[in-house]
Amino acid sequence: RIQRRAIRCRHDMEALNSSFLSIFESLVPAEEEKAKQMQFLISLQNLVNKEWPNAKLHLYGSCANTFGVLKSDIDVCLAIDDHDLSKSDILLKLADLLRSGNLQNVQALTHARVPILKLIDPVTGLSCDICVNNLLAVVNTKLLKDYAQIDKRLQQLAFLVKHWARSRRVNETYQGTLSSYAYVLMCIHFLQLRKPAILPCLQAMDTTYTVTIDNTKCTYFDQVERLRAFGVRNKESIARLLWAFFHYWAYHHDYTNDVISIRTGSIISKQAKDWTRRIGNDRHLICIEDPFDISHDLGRVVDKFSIKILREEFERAADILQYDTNPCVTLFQPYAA
Ligand code: 3AT
Ligand code: MG
Repeated sequence: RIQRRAIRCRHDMEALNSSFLSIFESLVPAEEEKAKQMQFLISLQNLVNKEWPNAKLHLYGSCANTFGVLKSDIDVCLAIDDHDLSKSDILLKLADLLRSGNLQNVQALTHARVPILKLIDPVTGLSCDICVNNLLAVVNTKLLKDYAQIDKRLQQLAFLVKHWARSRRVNETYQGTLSSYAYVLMCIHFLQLRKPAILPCLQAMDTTYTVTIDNTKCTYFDQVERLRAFGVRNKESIARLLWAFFHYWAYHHDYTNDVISIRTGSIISKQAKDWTRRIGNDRHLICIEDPFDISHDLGRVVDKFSIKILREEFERAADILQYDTNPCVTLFQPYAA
């Protein structure tokens, strides 16, 4: 067997680090894109209030959690108190309303697991999904955003991981791979477990924020401006962290027994959660606990085929970061079937 190049030297790592940071910078959306999203939200809000004066629209997902890379979709939640109509009926009524407001390509997917309305923002050309009363997603958006304020390496790592996942086509839940939300939780967990830790566990600290949604009490410490110095004792660079992230998922994670949990800031056991066997379509082959809806495994979409693909991609990424001569290019090479 050909002798492989040894682990990168320090000089090599530094050069690599600045290349990864440039890639990160190139993925950050411009301020104008943000402004256009807000404008779009206001015009939607005006249309909605014609029919429902008390309804509110919330941005959630990557355009509100600071993990939005260039050209992310816009996720909107309609918060509405209408007990006479089902979610599907509300969406159908909303679709009519938006069409009459001259928005095109409005499509109601009322039979999806989470019913949504799909449309295209005529100004940015970005696609937009609207759901009804999915307030847990609004709260987990705030949690992610709060974590991002603590140490900038979270946003950098998550952007690079999301970019990798898109390029390698392992960011497609309908194909059995993971959502962007799941990847961000994996990054947060990973940074909570570095030694010294780069992120704290906000849900294990004193409560400064409480909200109850559908009987789920969500509490955590949200005064994150007081935690800006939390990670400073850890000097790891983004190249080093990216390498360690993929190494963890390629070679160290115990897929048989472990659940990653940002709620506890630790690994917990599948046994304790009763996630040891397949129940219906939930196979629990890679386990990522939702921070608030703790019976929800974000890995449940993964099946016996896609787990193999995922693990091979983690190994590919780890090996590229360790041995490849041009990892900044090779890592993100588009997957070709
Ligand atoms: P993209 O930039 O759009 O890829 P995103 O963070 O917007 O990343 P999604 O569009 O997949 O991610 O999801 C939008 C938000 O919906 C993110 C999170 O607040 C919520 N969400 C997504 N999947 C789940 C889930 N399985 N359980 C709970 N909340 C979820
Ligand atoms: Mg999104």
